Amino acid sequence: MATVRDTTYDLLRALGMTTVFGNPGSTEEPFLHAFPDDFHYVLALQEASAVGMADGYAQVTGAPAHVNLHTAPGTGNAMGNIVTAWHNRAPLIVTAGQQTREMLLLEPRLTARHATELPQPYVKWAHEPVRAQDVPAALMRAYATAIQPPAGPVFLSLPLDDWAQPADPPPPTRTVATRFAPDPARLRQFAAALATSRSPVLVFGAAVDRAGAWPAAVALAERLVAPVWSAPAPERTAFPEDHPHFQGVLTFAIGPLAEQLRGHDLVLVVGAPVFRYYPHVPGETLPEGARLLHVTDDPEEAARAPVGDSLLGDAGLTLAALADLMPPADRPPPPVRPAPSPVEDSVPLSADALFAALARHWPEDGVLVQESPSNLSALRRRLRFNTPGSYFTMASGGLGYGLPAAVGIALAQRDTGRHRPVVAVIGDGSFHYSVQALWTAAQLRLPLVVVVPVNQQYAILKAFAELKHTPGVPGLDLPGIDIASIAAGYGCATEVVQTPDQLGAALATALRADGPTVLPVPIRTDVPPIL
Ligand SMILES: Cc1ncc(C[n+]2csc(CCOP(=O)(O)OP(=O)(O)O)c2C)c(N)n1
Repeated sequence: MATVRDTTYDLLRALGMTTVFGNPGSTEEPFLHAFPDDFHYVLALQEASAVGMADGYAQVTGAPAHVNLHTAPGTGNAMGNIVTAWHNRAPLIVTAGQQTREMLLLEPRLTARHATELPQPYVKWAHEPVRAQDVPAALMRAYATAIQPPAGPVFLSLPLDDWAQPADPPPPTRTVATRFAPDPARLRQFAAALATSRSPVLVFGAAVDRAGAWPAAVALAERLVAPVWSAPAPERTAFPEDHPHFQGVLTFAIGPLAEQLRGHDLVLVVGAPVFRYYPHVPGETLPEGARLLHVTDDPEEAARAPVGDSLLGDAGLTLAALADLMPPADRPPPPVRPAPSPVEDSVPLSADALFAALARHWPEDGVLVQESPSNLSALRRRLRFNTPGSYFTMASGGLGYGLPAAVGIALAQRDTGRHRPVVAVIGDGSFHYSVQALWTAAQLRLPLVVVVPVNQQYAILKAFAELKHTPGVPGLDLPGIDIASIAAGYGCATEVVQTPDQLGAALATALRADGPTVLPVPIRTDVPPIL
């Protein structure tokens, strides 16, 4: 007779979810026992890494990823990256073991108390099945919930004695839509507003990339002859950055952002929040005389926008429909953004010089994973992304995402047969939050390159303290960390790089390797302003 475990593996197979990211414990062993040969268990040495890897993997494969965690402590360790997965719209099915039902009343060791409350409010659905026999159907519901827009993580708490129970007949596998088209009447209103605008400006966010909608974004921008900005602090890029219409990345503060949009009477934001701010710099949300239109697939995101009128819909379907409805505009082309100033290559390198060198040696079709807070402006000035799916970071602001995400992204490049080279730029502070992901990369022999700008400090927090006039904050310096030794300890190749030429040579070697390489690069310690 089929057990709950048998039926669950059959369902996972039918859903194409044969990769499990996790860190095992006693409460998960009854699920994992006799692990089937056609499944792949990706071991992370800490749960934050399991979730970060699964998130990167899901974003590249475009399918939900399964993370299996160890009851309450494992879920707790994973929480930072579950928060990030929520903001990243990553469809994750997070399962966690639970103690034996028979003992739960007395709360034995490793009971997850109020298990479904623990990951809230950063999961779309959290559930502990009432009967063992409900586990497979709950998984089916979890899948359907995770991938419907807006996609995101879901959570199942699964008691360890459920797996051996006799199963009910298997639940039917079901499919659900992952995108929806905008209301045609409201779409026409948006199109009319754009067509009659004196000076429209377009702001594109990560959902454009998630929807595979770069061509539609370019088509609309060219029809409107409108300038294009990236939404502030995007987790993915949405528009070719060498395109003459592209103006750069909007800043993440209220007043200064409105200043960048001055002169426009209509702002169309597609696939991003209005707006993702960081430091509070008061001001008007929009320049005087401007109206804002917002396209999103998330009703909550639409509701919390402080200004503007919204239209619910998939970014790609909406952009394509708008471009079709748009008569070609007759106006002068937008200004071309100035080229960045030349850099000086003296050692230690400035962040600008490091990223200019990285840009010169950038591998064809390369994918960047970024978690280097104070150097972000320099990186975006020097490296330009002109193809979809080429840039990933966290939407949340929580550190500890980039390194494991890069591992998941590199694994997905291998598993999908795309084999795009993956380069991560991870700050020497950020490096440590999920550092054990390096071990998984080494075990999987992933040719991942991790460039670590070493400034021996939490530079962005110094910049924040300066902006906010809060001197005397402790704990912002990081002396005495040997990144290369840590990398070697986890099984990575490593070499400290000082000059642009050394970077070029080390990068070329690393990209040919059959394992990860960590390249610490000492950089100047002056603190760039936060805005
Ligand atoms: C999980 C988490 N803990 C703490 C922070 C606060 N924080 C934001 S940036 C930062 C420093 C990052 O340092 P590093 O990676 O060296 O980058 P730098 O600012 O020096 O460029 C810290 C600690 C955070 N964002 N997330």
